[in-house]
Amino acid sequence: MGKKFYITTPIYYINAEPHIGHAYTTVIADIFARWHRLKGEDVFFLTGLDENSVKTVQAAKAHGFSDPQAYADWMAEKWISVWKTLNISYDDFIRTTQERHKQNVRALFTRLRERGELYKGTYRGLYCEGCEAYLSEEELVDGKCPLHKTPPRKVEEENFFFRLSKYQDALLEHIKKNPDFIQPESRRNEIVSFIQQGLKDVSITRHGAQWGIEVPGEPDQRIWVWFDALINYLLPRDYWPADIHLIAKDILRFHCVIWPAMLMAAGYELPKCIFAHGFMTVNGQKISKSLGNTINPVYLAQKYSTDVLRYFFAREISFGQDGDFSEENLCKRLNDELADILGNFVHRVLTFIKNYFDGRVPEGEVDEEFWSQVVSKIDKIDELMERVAITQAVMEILMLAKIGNEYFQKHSPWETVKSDQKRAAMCLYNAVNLVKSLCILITPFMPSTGKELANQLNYEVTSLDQARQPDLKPGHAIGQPKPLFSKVKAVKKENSRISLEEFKKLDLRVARVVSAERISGTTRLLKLEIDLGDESRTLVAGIGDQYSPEDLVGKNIVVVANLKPAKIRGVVSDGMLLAAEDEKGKIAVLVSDKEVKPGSKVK
Ligand code: ME8
Repeated sequence: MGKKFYITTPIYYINAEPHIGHAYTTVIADIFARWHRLKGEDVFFLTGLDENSVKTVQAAKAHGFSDPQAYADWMAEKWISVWKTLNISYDDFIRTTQERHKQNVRALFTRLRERGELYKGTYRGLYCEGCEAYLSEEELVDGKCPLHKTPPRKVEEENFFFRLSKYQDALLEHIKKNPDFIQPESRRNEIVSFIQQGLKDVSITRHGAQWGIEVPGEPDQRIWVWFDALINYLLPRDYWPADIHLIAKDILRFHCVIWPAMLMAAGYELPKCIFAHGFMTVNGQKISKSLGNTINPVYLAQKYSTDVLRYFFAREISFGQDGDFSEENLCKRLNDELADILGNFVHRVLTFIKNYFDGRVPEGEVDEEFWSQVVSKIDKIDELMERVAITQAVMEILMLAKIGNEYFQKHSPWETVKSDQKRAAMCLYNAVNLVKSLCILITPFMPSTGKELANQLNYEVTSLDQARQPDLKPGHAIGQPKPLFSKVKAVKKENSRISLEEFKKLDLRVARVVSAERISGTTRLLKLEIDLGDESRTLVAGIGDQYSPEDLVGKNIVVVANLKPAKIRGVVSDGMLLAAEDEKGKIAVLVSDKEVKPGSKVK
């Protein structure tokens, strides 16, 4: 086994099922885990659930469970089943209600207590159950948590405190000495300025709580859920320290301040890197249950395929930045990139070999110039993956498929196969070896597609290093070529709802068509004179290929009367006719079904 690589995701709360935000982190972590396995490393990939939160108790109640543990078990199955659908290859799945985790938490608590890192004190403060954290007066907006919009609970109780303040300088020193510790840089800067403002000791137990891990020897105290949850990462002790804790920016402070301080206090090594990616929005809005815009990742995986969704996650949002999810863009990436670039290259090479070389890799030599270009791209992709620059890595993989397409185009084997067999063979020999390299490179991103392509190549993927070798030898029989991706009709962006006030801004009116004529030189454009009751107007409508002028005269149509005029083919259109258009492009003009006075308002 090569060097060890230990990667984690946050352990998620179980008050709801996973949405695409959770799926995003988990899929990206999975891609890295698979990538490092392909490099022959000894990988451990940990994910799981954070079950000891008050949210669990509340959600259990809301779902009619009297026992929070029964609810947790029920939810855990749902999460695990989603990860199965998304082909997540975790090595262990931790649930914080498991005894093995509770033992670890108690052991760390005791260790810190023995080392003098904990003390008892009275806590007076404001606690937000949504955040599972204390808030300061200054953080509140109108007396409420700015994130959860609920007033925090006033708490005064005797608790255990952790001496976080003691680690202020040590943390700053560590961050300074290890530039990779917190990434991206903007997050590092955020944490540095937060620590520089001064750290206070934190209360790490709750008095009288009913749910959560009991404090050893203190039956009326339970451990604060964040102190408990972070310790999950110590589960595979042989793999500690973690190489990457993958999180989003919402939980940065817990991971970059409290967690490393806990580890320092315990005398343990710190994780090598905490990488906080951005937040995903849906059509520009925060993902939230109350907005009703949570998207179920399973729905997308079933509609488009798990691999398309996985590819989209890695490709669409520049890793580390915030980004928007839209199904429309997913379709675009599937059509324009996976089908048109990657799928197209692979398929044309394999079908060519099938049709002209009897399904066998032709006799050819390595085209040194071409192959060195391929190898240097693979080196670059590997380097980008090492730097956690996953979006750029995917773009380079796509670029490699483009290079393949250009190579194929340049050598035009469909011509040379008749005139210069040798040249055609040379092109296909090199091209099919690039297909094989791509097969290896895409496997961590799209495991099923990688497998399917490996079948078509009649090849077994075993390591990343293979991608650099043109090891598909002349005579090797390939399997049956089949397109890897099928294109979809792009879905239109879902319209976000508008308010009544917004709707009222439209001045919709019934208008009688007085006359109509075709605008000369066009087939689509009709010029209409309309009667709006107290005025007449001219407007241009693009319906001329399905309506003749005579069809429209005398009709009571519906128009947008307060649209800014626009000049179309030299005619000023003062208003817009409303018409429906179906998927096949069939147009139907909206008319009023009874005679009403021209100019009547439509509302
Ligand atoms: O915070 N965009 O759990 P959680 C991107 N239990 N990522 C998102 C996202 C979005 N819109 N929404 C959620 C907790 N995530 C604690 C963690 S760890 C010791 C304890 C992802 O269920 C992202 O990874 O609220 C974020 O950090 C995490 O889910 C928060 O999950």
